[in-house]
Amino acid sequence: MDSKTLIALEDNLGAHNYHPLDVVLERGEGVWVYDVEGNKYLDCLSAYSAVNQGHCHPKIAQAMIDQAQRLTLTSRAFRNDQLARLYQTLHTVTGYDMSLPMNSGAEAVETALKAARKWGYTVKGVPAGQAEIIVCAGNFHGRTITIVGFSSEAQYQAGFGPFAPGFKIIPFGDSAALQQAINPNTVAFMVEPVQGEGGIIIPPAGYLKQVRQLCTDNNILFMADEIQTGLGRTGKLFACDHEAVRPDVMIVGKALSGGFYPVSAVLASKEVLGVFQPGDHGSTFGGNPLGAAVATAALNVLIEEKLIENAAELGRYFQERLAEIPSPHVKDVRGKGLMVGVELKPEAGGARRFCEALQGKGVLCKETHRNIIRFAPPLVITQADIDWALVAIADVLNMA
Ligand code: IF1
Repeated sequence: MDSKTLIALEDNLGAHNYHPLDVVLERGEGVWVYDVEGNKYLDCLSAYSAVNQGHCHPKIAQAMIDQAQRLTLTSRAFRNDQLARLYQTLHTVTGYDMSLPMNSGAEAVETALKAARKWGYTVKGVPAGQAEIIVCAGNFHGRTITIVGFSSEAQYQAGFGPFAPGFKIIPFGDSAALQQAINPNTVAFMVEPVQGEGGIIIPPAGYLKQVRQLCTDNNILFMADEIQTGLGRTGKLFACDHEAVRPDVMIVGKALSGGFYPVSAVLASKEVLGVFQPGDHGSTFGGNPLGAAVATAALNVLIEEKLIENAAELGRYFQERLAEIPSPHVKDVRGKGLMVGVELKPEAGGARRFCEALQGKGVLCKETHRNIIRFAPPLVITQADIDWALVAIADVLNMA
């Protein structure tokens, strides 16, 4: 079927909860994806940073195929031989004592919120039903009712209430606001170290260090949502590493499986994850052997192929070259590693038409908010690939 037919089928039979670019992809390899007509594109979105290891990485694919032929799912009613291996790899790579596997990012966020509340009641001693969790304006942590309940984006909430109480929203990047918001019932502060959906917003230097200090001083958990920023995207294993801070709770997803399969996890100390007793929390698919084998392979690829170092080096290069492009439309170029935003002036007519023009030139990316083009290619990208993309980007940033 050609893309026109497939798009018509989708529009008729699928819910319209997205407005995708009209490109129908059928194959991917490394940084490249191919549509059903055989056109080739450089993927500058990486499925929102889930395919940091590149499309269809052969080592991860092999691990998945091998495991799929052996054992896929046991449920956690029984043990499987892959989960312990994933725990070990996560511990070795990240240094966290313990982890709890889930599937989607939103599920891992929900897990972290439950852990924080239970820690608050059983360890910190907050009175029953009084726990408060602080989050930031402009956050994106997922789509469940609890999570959209503390979104500051009207569309994410509209029509979906009522929402869970117990959350307080403060401005992002403002440690004084955090200090003011903390009270004796505060159990946690959850934050993205760089806001992704918020528009590739980088907090002021020193912010994460101040957050760390405030959380320590007030005995509250510092919880980092690194589902998008983690696992090499920003040129460090975690974006928090840029300020050498260690959150109490680390939430990962997306690239944890290299895009093959939904695998997410909450990483923390024994004190925090130790609050869960049998029966408190779980998931049919969370920690399954297929996902565990895939995630173990995906983590190994990240380390063995030095993708974090590549993200740092080529991220710097890409941002420098982008900033040199003369353009009447660009207001700001910013980013960390290979998580890059190009903010356009309000009069540029919106980022969407630039993304559509880039599609015509073989570069796929997606706007965030009205005026920001985000570039987040797989971390396996080379300098030659970037140079190739820059020609198209320079053209498009100079269209009328
Ligand atoms: C969509 C955005 C990106 C995330 C952070 C948790 C989750 C996400 C920091 C939830 C998910 C995704 C979801 C996807 C689009 C995308 C996105 F534009 F919406 F905000 F990446 F920037 N924490 N982000 O970024 O993870 O449950 O989806 O596995 O919802 O359309 P999930």
